[in-house]
Amino acid sequence: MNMVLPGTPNGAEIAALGVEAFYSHHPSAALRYPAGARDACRRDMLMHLIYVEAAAALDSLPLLIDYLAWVRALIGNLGLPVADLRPALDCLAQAVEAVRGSQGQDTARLLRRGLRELDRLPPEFASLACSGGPLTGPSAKFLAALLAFDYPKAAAILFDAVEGGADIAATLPDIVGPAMREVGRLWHRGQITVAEEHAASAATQVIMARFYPRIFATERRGPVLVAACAEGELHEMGLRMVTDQFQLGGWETHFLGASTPPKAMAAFAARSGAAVVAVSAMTVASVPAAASLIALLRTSPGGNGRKILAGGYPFSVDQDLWRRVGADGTAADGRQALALADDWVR
Ligand code: B12
Repeated sequence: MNMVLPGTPNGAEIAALGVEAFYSHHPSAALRYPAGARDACRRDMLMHLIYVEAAAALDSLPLLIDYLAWVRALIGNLGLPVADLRPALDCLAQAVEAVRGSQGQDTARLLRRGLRELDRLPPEFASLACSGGPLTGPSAKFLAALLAFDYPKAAAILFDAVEGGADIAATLPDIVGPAMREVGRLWHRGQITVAEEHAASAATQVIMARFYPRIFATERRGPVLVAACAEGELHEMGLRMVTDQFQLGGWETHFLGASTPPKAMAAFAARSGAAVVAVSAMTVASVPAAASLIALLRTSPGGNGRKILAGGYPFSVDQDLWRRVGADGTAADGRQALALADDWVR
């Protein structure tokens, strides 16, 4: 299994070949798309390639299927012809084989296996990324305030919840987490724009930062956690919440944030004497980078005695993924992660 993805070389060439094959095998499609659509098709084809090759490098049918379901729903929500997805991806499989030769066969094989499952998937794929139950309580109010651009009100909802007796360790993930997932679902369904999604997540991070004087006032009892997102991964809020749980649990924490360069991360972990390193990936596209980072952490100074936690959405889709990326464990959220890490250092 090719665990580390070498950055989709020849990606543009494969995407262009796939699009040409799609247009020549399906001439009726050309009539459905406007004249300038080929560039957009090439961009979409490249995105498919990145996700499909990542799933193949990780040997993960569940992650491929999750992506196919997500992208099929996205296409439908954008009002584009969903029926074109299968032939387009068939053409991508051929293009990968044509350009990569024998190296492309694993990718093409996994993609064809995923496509065989596509029709069997429920139209509303029950995935954390695509759907969720209706929001209630403070989470619903927090989201409503964000979407009304009433940021002082959104902040007040979080602060009131904490003043009402709930502890910060429970309040932030329980209110903010569902609200952010719903923001993602609304974007995916085309009900809010990408700019509104950015505004909601940017405001949330600023509001969460107002809790830090309290979070960092916790008495420390020693072990060090270093937390970073894999290279290329921009979703940092989930890992931030995991890190906060450790800080509130008495750990000394260092949060390095989005897309951390692996060598700098490994050097930082060694210098700070980290007992545990937490690595986050939120999309399948950045899981191979998480695997590379973990491999580097194992061989860098201090690597022998240190435990590595991997987490984020793909690790909940493919339960065994944490082993295959070389981690010592995973957890669904900060509370579970802290319990596991406390056991490790006990
Ligand atoms: C905010 C957001 C962004 C922001 C991130 C800002 C930031 N500073 O973090 C920005 C605008 C950058 C962004 C960009 C993109 N996003 Co976005 N984003 C989101 C959104 C709405 C919320 C993420 C979030 O904070 N969730 C709340 C936290 C609490 O949950 P969480 O991240 O899952 O973390 C929890 C667990 O996973 C776990 N955990 C997380 N990390 C770790 C690590 C360890 C070690 C452990 C143990 C546990 C753990 O614990 C956390 C706390 O409970 C999600 C929707 C969603 N479902 O979450 C989409 C979402 C993740 N994004 C998505 C997409 C597609 C993108 C883009 C590709 C869009 C684009 N076309 O550009 C880019 C990719 C950027 C990149 N290279 O990474 C999709 C992913 C779909 C998929 N199947 O992969 C989602 C699901 C939206 C959707 N419904 O379609 N996004």
